[in-house]
Amino acid sequence: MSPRITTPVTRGKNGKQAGGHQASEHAAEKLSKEQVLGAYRNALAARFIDVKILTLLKQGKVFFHIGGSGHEIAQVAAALAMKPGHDWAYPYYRDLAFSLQFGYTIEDVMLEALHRKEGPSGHGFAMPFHYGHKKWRIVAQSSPTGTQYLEAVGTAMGAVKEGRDEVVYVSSGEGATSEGEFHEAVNWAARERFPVIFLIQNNKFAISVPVHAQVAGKSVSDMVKGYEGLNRYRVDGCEFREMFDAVAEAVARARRGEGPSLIEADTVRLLAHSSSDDQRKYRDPKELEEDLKRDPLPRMERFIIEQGHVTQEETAAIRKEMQERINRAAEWAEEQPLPDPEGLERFVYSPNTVVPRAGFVETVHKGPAIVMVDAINHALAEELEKNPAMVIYGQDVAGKKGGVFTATRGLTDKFGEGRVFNSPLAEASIVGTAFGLAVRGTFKPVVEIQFGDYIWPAFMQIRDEVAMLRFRSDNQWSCPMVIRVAVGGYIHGGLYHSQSIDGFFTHIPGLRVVFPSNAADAKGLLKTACREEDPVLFCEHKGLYRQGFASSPEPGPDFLLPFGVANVRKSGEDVTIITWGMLVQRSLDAARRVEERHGTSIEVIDLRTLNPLDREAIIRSVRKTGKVLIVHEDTLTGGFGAEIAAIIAQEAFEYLDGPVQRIAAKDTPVPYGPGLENAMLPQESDVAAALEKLIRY
Ligand SMILES: Cc1ncc(C[n+]2csc(CCOP(=O)(O)OP(=O)(O)O)c2C)c(N)n1
Ligand SMILES: [Mg+2]
Repeated sequence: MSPRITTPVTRGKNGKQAGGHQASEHAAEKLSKEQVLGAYRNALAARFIDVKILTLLKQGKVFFHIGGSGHEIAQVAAALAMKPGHDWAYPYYRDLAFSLQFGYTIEDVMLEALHRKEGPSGHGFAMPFHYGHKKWRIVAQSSPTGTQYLEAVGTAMGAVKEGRDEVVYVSSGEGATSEGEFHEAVNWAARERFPVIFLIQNNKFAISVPVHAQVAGKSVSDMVKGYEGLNRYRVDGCEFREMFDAVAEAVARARRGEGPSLIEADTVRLLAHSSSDDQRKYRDPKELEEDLKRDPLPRMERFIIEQGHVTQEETAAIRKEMQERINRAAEWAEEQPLPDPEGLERFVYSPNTVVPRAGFVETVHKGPAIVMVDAINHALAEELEKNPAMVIYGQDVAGKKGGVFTATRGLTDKFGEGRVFNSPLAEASIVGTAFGLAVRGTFKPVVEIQFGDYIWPAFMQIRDEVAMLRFRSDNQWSCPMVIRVAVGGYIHGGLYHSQSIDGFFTHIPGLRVVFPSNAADAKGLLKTACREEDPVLFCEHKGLYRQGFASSPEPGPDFLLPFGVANVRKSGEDVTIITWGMLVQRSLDAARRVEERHGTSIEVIDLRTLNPLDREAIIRSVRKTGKVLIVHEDTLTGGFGAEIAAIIAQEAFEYLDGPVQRIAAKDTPVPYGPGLENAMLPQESDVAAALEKLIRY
């Protein structure tokens, strides 16, 4: 088996270089006795923990297990070649031995398996075997196969930007390399020579699907050979010496700035995929026997005996000692406190509000009017100036183009390519790397998604990663960022340049959703978004970017508009309209028209932020008027208006003098032809008609 594929140097099984020269010494053989025995102990511990947890599971004390039996040696070798606490790690669920070698204690593992409050990754919130340890820079992990790769690339990007020699480890099985994000990550890391170690642990199965049904080519390392700049290794992951040599070399190269490496380690999966699986149903018993023959633990044992570190008898004593430690740790962990359910909602969002609502007074800005897109541009420039940690990236945002809507025009010239740069055309990459940058705590990524219609490749990153990180790590990790996104219709953009997305994103706990209707609010809210500690989806309506009615005098550089403060754009007594975004102006126009016709008085509230929602402003107004019309651009069913209607029904029912009404887009995509688009999207006349109906009620 040839450890390294990129260079002409290949090693044969006997350690000879191709060409008959004597191989250089194995790095593994230069390790101290203490290091090798430490790795052996951790590998043993991982194996015994698998057995122990399966027993606890049968006893009903643990609900989930996913083991690493057969992967231990590849993992301890990888961790041993790195610097825990200096380097970063994104281990996957099978990485028990890696995590032990990187800093986890046996007690830590037991606390997590038994969902105890002191479990390091998530204090009982995260699933067990989803590793995370702040002290050791193990970023709290999630379950989607493959989201970790781009995050690792982002963390490595941060290391390079800061000029640090940190290396980032990310691992997965071979099956997960079929995920698109794997290829996005390898591409970006290779292109920019980022210091990432992709350890692919090939155990030949993804649950029941064999490797030949996953990859084009003979192996994962074969599949990725077109990525220029990627060093590739294929090693026997059951063989400590070979494995350590490869990782040590890859880590050294990464530290020297020679780019990422993909190490494909051939391992064996000695247990079923997880405690919910039975591999005897789909694997041939003969094949399982063959895998057992490759068990890496006896091989490691031979290695340490050969090296003269221990005798056979001493290994028996070590095994006994580890087994006892594990039993003791399990008993101890069972005695430890469970998390308090009272704390459930504590850390969905940051406990700190940087720009407080208290004391905020609505400001009337003075001076010449600017259009919304320029206000956004100025907000970004001011925040870049103020905060050296802030970086902006996305498709086409850099250079002379400055974004397809010019929101970032001139910013690269002013702040340099290191701070305002183009990303590949890959939305998951944009958000995934932003996660990895943000977790470092030294960057504030403000990224752009060109069109709301194309945010979906990033949806997994936003929903399962960005929005959940604080919660799943119980406030130990967070990834504050701003995701600016151009949304909405009324510009004849057709089916794929016009959709509203607020209905989807307001359903995500952990994500702030902001939707300004005019230039002044956009500037004040965007500056706040850049400073708050939560991830923010910042919706910019394309139809408002240069719209006259959305222009306003520009707020000064110190103006920050707090989240969760709705604006009563027009006060009234008889009916309340609750709206946001593009529909604010149409609602104001309709209100005035109806007032003139009927002599009534209509209140119009612009929510400005959907999460947090200014519930008080809604309830206060409904109590006064007794009638309410909710107006939004997103489609009706499941739109955010339904949520507002439900809140009113629950909290202000006794004040209502009529049914809560909603005007929204028809439940279809936004069509291209102007007549069709007008019929689909809510118009001023629709709002006026609904108001008249409510008045008559
Ligand atoms: C995005 C996503 N799809 C599906 C799953 C369910 N799932 C969990 S592990 C797994 C197989 C992974 O196989 P592989 O990458 O080879 O790693 P292994 O478990 O074999 O170590 C699947 C399908 C998931 N967690 N995430
Ligand atoms: Mg696998």
